Amino acid sequence: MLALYHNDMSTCAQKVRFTLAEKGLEWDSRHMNLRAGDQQKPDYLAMNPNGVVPTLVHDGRVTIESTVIMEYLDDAFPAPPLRPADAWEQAKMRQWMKKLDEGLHAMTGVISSSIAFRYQHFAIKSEDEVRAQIERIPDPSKRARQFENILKGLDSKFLPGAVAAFAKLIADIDARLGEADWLAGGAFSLADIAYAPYMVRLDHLQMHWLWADRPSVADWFARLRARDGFKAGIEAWFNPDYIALMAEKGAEARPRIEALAA
Ligand SMILES: N[C@@H](CCC(=O)N[C@@H](CS)C(=O)NCC(=O)O)C(=O)O
Repeated sequence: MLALYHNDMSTCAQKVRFTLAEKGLEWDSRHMNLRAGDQQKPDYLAMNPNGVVPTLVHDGRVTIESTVIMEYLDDAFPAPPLRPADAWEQAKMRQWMKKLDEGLHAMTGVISSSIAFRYQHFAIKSEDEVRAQIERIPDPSKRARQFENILKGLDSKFLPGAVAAFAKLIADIDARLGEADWLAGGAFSLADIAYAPYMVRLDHLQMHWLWADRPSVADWFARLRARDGFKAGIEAWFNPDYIALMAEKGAEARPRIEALAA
């Protein structure tokens, strides 16, 4: 039996649900309210000491880290394969996924929290309660970023670097799509699944202007969105409250964000 501890709008959970859907796997949902701090409760921390989603439990065995979970699912349930057979293309796939784990995922937290998600915290908590929840984040670097992003919003010192990182990412994807149909090569792979949630987040935060003049990126994103796995793993879980907040705050922030990308 497969159970996934996740959150509807979490990018890392979206990657894993997209993978589960592409494999046609049945799984039990354990939905976590991240704003209420479910991820910081002792029972959950015993499974995932990082205090983040997702966590996969397969026949009683726990796996954490979204990229590791995706590869685990591809090993445990080989059909259809989501990794290229060619070793070099598989290396390419891993390089793309590594980029997310080594920085871009953290930068997504910066843009999401500083532009929009900070308002969700203050809607249900006092400033002292917000500070206390941030204080309990196990990873010190993430804790430091969240103090800036949630308390200072668009004045977060991490925002300019994050916007620059996404401008570069979109240029890098565009260059790759000039060489191959998908990120790893000729076939759709875990790398494309991994990036889909980040494209969705940029879109929801009204940062789609990043690829307005890049038709190859727009076409790749459209091909991702057209997949049944995307619809079941990402779109079916869309939370309209999050999307409305990101649309409103993203539109307000857009001039500042565009100026940072210039
Ligand atoms: N490296 C982890 C990152 C997971 C992560 O950052 N999850 C976020 C949601 S996308 C989370 O649970 N945030 C809650 C919090 O930080 O308190 C993975 O890939 O699984």
